[in-house]
Amino acid sequence: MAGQLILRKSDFFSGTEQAVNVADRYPQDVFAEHTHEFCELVIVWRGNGLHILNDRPYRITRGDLFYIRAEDRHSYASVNDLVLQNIIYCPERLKLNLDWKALIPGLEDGSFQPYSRLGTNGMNLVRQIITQIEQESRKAEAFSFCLTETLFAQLLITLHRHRYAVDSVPVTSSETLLDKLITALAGNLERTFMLEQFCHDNQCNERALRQQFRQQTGMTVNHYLRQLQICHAQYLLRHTDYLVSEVATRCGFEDSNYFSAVFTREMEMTPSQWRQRHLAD
Ligand code: RM4
Ligand code: NI
Repeated sequence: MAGQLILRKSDFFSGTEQAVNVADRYPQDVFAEHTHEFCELVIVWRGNGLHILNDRPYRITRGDLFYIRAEDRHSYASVNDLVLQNIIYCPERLKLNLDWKALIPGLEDGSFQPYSRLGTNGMNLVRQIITQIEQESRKAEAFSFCLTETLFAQLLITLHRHRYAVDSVPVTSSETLLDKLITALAGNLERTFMLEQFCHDNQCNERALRQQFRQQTGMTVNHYLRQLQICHAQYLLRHTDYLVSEVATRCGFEDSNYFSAVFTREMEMTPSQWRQRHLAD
C-alpha cells in the first residue's frame, strides 16, 4: 500500500544484536496502520479499543492475545484506557538452538490463528515472565541477551500452554469471575447471553460483577457485547456471502431488522451498503 508506515528495528531495539524487547503501552494511544521490520506479541491487560488487523476489526480487552508478523498491517482506534504490552522480537536475531518455528505461530505456517485469549492463570504467569524480560533486556551484562532469549522461549511455551481459541473455551475453576465472564461473552456470539443466568450459575452478585467489568474494561457488559457483534458482522459481511438475515443470526440477533437498525446506527450505513463498499476495496 502506498505511503504505508513501517516501524524500523533501529527505533525499537538497542543495537543490531538485541533480539527481544518489551514496549509497554500504558496506555496504547490511537495508532495509525503500520507494518514492521520485526514481529510482535500483543497482550492486553485492561481497558478497550478497536484493533484492526489485516482489515479485520477486533474489539479488544483484558486477556486478548495477538501474534503479529512483521508484514501484518494493524492499527488501533477508539481506544479507551487501553493498556497493553508488545513483546517485540526479530526472529533472525535469535541465537538459541530451539525449534522457534514450533514455538511461534505464523513464523512458518501460512494459515494460523493470530488471535487467542488468556485466562487469569495464564495472565499471571506471563506477567511475571514479561517483567523478567524487561529487567534483563535493559542490562548490558554478559549473557543478558542469552538470558532474555531464554525468558522469551519460556514466555512462548507458557503462552502455548495457556492460550485458547475464543470459540473453544476451557473455563477452569481457577479463573476469576471477571475473566470467566469476558471469555463467556467473547466465546459464543450466536446464543443470547444472559448475565443473570451467568451470575446465578456462578453464585455471584450481578451488580458487583458489572461494576468490576466496567472498572477493568472501561465498557459496560452490554456495550462490549454490542461491539463484538458489530465486529463479527463486519467480518461476515466482508468474507462470506451469507444473507444479512443469516449474518444477524450468527451475531446473536433473533430479529434481522433490529440487527440492521443497530448496525446502521453504529456504522452509519446499512449492512448491505457496508458490504458493497468493502467488496469494492
Ligand atoms: C506502537 C504500537 C505498535 C507497535 C509499536 C512497537 O505503539 O503498539 O503496534 O508495533 O508500538
Ligand atoms: Ni505494531
